[in-house]
Amino acid sequence: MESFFPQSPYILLTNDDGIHAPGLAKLAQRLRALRTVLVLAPDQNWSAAGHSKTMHKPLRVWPARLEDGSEGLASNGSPSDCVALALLGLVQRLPELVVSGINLGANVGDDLTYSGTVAAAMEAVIWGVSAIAVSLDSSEGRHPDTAARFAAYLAGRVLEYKEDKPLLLNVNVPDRPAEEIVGVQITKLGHRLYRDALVTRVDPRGRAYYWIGGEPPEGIPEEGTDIGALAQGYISVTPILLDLTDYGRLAELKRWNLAGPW
Ligand SMILES: [Mn+2]
Repeated sequence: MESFFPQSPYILLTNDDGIHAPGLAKLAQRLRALRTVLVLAPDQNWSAAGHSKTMHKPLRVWPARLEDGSEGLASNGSPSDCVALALLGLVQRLPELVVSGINLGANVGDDLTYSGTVAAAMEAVIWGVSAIAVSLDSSEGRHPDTAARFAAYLAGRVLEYKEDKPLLLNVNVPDRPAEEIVGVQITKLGHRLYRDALVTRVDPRGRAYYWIGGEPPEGIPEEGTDIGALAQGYISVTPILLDLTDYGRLAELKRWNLAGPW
């Protein structure tokens, strides 16, 4: 696959559930009402792969079909690799916007450090392009079109919003018909309560192996947070920064006087 040059402004769409995920096709359908949509998505499921960069094997890109038969590109790279590939020159023109999703399962609170969906959006912001990560608060995906509709509406609003500093919005949508959505809340990240458990078994050759299992995570449904919004039936929109600095502890750490002698 050589590089190519889209003739018109476009939206780059990716996900972490893989190119065959139904949510990807649904979102592509809705986004096409706004712009040309270029889909470049992983060929397999990268859920919980975080912000990864493939450095020790070649990346490949090939034409592939989405779940609805529409055309896209698949890659053996991670979600963030897909965005990097497009933005670093596979496509000879920057997208106006990067959209990642629709992920099957909420990405809220502490999930953002695991999420391949959000990592793809973070990669876009690193290269100066605004991005939206979209997740459905469900493992079943009964109403992906609710999330697709809202995401396309929000994408239109972001396209109108002209500012030099790129914007990253993390969106979570209840899995229910659009008429049953209570509203839209602008939120901060909440806190997850993970219920992971290590499962230890023995393979046929007598060696131990491990699996991170357990129950799905819960969350603290605090008012004003993404988890709180979903718990009340609202769509949650959280503006995200990549700056992980603990500003509250800067002054304290300076008082530790680490200059030594050490
Ligand atoms: Mn996923």
